[in-house]
Amino acid sequence: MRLDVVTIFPEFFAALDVSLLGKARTSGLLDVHVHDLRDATHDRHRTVDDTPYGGGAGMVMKPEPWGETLDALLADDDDPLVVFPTPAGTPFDQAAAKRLAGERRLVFCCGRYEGIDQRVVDDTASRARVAEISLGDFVLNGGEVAVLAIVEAVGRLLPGVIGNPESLTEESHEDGLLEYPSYTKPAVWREREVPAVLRSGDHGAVARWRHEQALERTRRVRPDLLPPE
Ligand code: 6GU
Repeated sequence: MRLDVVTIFPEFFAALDVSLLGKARTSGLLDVHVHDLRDATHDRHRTVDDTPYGGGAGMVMKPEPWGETLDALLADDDDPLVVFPTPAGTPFDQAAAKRLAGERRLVFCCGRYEGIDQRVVDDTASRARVAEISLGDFVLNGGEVAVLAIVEAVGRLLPGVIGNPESLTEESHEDGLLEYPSYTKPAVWREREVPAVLRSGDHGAVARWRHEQALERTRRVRPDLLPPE
């Protein structure tokens, strides 16, 4: 999969050099290109923002550097999905991560300040597939950290990125429930015992216990994930 990221803070994406995604890049499963939006400015101060029409607090990202950058990135005609991370987007979840993992190329556009001039999104949508995506009901200072989260969620779903693909089917949200609690050695730690059923060797009993725990945890912390009774 090819990823392009447009940002005024390319340094954020050093995080993609490490761990599983770093390995996926070295092995050629992930091809990441980070672009500095300021390279498409032509004034001495490399200006990317301006005051909002209609007034109000904060600054808005100017359309011209975005237009020039996206013209160059979309010239290839390989039908990428262009993603604008924004708290005003559609909610990101595991199903969305799976859809993105099926794409050949993603282009991420990181806004800062009060966002990007809306005409950039509209102009891009006139010649490419566009998704405005939110991580949830809270506000980040910019799209960079959101893109890191999305890329990690998507990257780990790509075939070959995770050594043991079974770990993908056992985790939270895979069966619509939160994950059951996990334990490792020692069997007793600070007088707390690992549940006996997990040491019983009875695989059926272990599976039933884990399902019960997953249900109980989901009822307690995320009842919205369960079907209405
Ligand atoms: Cl995707 N971007 C920003 N700036 N803030 C957010 C977000 C995204 N998702 C939640 N808050």
